[in-house]
Amino acid sequence: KNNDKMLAANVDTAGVKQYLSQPIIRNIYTADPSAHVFEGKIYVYPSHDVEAGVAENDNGDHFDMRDYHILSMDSVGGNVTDHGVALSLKDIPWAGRQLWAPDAAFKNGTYYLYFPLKDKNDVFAIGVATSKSPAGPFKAEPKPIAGSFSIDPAVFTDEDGSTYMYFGGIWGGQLQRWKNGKYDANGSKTDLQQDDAPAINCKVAKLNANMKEFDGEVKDAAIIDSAGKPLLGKDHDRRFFEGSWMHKYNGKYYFTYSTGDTHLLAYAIGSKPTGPFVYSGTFMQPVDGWTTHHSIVEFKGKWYIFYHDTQLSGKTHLRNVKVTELKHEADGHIAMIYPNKN
Ligand code: FUB
Repeated sequence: KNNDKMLAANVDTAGVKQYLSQPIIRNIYTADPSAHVFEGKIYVYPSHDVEAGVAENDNGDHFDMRDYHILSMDSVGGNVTDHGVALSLKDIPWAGRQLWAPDAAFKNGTYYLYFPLKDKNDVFAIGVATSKSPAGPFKAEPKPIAGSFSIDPAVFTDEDGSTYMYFGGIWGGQLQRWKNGKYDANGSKTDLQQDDAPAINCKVAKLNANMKEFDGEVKDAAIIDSAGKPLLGKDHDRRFFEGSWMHKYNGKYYFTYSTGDTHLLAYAIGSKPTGPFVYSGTFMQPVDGWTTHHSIVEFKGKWYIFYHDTQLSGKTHLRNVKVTELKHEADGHIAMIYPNKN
């Protein structure tokens, strides 16, 4: 196992921070990039960070985003087009506040944008909007997806055409408040607060052919260790926090996610899209900012990771999207990425 290989040599020069890559766009702040190849281009579906003047707290209230802009590029490192407002909070009938990390999918001539949003009771759910163009504009359905909750939808279509949504995030993402299947407004602000109990898992649900409803029940996307045991609540270096993604490589399902308060990106490998997934290591070291949120995409024979840091602003809630190459080792591990040094 060579999980320590550097993808690029970042050299500290006289205390000046060196970055592995630069923001792909600078005219707006963007974060949580979900990248897909549609119509021969890379389309990125990010959050659109703004200065809303909301004080920073562990609940994430300072991430008070109001719309989405979609980005596209013909090549990695080439010009990036900002397609303008694709969906706005004011046009979503059930909206309360906070448009967080979205994702997108394509099926039968329609593009689907999935987005987490707090409803008028301040409870996160996941909405869906449709368009005939990958760049939008998108029109939101009148209600959130029935049975959805929490944040960070990541939508993956398998080779057999089945589509799955992975979703959830603890702390401000509220996943811990659904432990009994119903939202507990007085529940924990962080996690289950049970160090020796299994950690909260990300959720996974199959999507119906109409891409707007869950097909069957919501299940756990369980992460287990190499002995088959669930990761524990106290295992903050390895347990799921938020920001999941799924990619398939050499017939295996790579479930990747953020460890949140320990600031790492980690991966777990399974033989089915619904898991269980065996914890296999970390693959990205901390970025500038509280944490990162990523997606992984194959384009013209190479694999890339889109992620964010706070290089442009130095502020937690004003982030910028970046991209760099991701390498799978011959033994199936993902090579470690060092986003910056110093
Ligand atoms: O952008 C708001 C939240 O911050 C996302 O939903 C999380 O994944 C984290 O990046």
